[in-house]
Amino acid sequence: MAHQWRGVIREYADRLPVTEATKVITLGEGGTPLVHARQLSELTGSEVYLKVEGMNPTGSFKDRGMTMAMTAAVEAGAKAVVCASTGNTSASAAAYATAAGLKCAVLVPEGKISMGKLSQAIAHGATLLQVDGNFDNCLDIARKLGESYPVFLVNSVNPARIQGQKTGAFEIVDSLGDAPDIHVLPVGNAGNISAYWKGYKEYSAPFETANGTLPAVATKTPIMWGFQAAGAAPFVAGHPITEPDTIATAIRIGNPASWDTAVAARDESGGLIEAVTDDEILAAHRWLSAKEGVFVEPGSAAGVAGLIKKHAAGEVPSGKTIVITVTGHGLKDPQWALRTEDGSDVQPVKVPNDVVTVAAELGLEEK
Ligand code: AN7
Repeated sequence: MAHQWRGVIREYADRLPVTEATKVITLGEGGTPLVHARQLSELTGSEVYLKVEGMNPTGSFKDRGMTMAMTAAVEAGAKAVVCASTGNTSASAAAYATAAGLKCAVLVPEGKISMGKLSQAIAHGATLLQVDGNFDNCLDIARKLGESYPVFLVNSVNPARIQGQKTGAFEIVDSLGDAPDIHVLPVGNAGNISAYWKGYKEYSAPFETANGTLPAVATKTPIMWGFQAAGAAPFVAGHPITEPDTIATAIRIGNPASWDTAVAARDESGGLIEAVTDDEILAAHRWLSAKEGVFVEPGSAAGVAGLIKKHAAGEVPSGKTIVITVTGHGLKDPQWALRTEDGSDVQPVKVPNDVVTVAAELGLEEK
């Protein structure tokens, strides 16, 4: 029977900290496509799937956590929410605050967020402040506002966010019938790798709820592979970075909030967190759009860049199931598609209003 997806809280209510009385704030997030990546599968000899999180209501995975955070904000009687963001969290917070009828303030690093994300926060009526600093500075201020002022913090240091984001792992297991062997994703503030690992662990063991115990859904947990941008790779350095730098502004983060849980995800799963260069990120961005038909923003391509890099090093097993979360939509930051590999701008060909010339330009001969 046809089923209208109801958003992650209602779909996974028995595994989230909500009750029947909870007033759910949702825009219908989750239920995103798990797309078989034909070319990456052919390259690696494994079955590679893309969890296309750009298909969420505001175009990124942040909506999974934001439905929970905004629901918690309303439950707490908040009148206003605040977040720091490299762009996607602010877009999501602004939209969900609107749905909740709450005021929203967002702090973003000046000049370092994409036009699409900036537009979303403004469109949804958030008060947007560009801070003379980077994301880590913005998060410091947002945390202090949440502690000492009457605003509710909706960054992923709020555990409600991680609860919502863990549903990505549930959906993948529900689609594949079991957990994949390897799960690959970009790492910035490290909330998502923490959330996926939590989700996979909960789905692979009996789960206690208020109404009894749910049986395990998965027989195993995956190995977690996280990838950071080389200029913003604190997990690779082993310590926070004060001046993170990468064209992938979404993951331009030097002092990840979820440090310990990300390290636990890496180590408990037998996984890794490594770095990919901006050039490798842009090559993966092109691969996804030109070979798989999936348009993502640069930061979202870091996981794919990592897989391609590991494959080139002979470190990707064949015959396995591999899922890569591609975290945000290409339309967030479309300018990168208009650049060629050598860095020059793509110039669309101009033609007169005439079929014969257009056919000739397309290399077509009349039938
Ligand atoms: C597209 O929006 O931190 O490791 O403030 O936008 O869970 O932080 C965004 C992060 C990956 C990294 N891909 O995820 C923000 C923000 C995209 C992102 C990440 C982000 P986390």
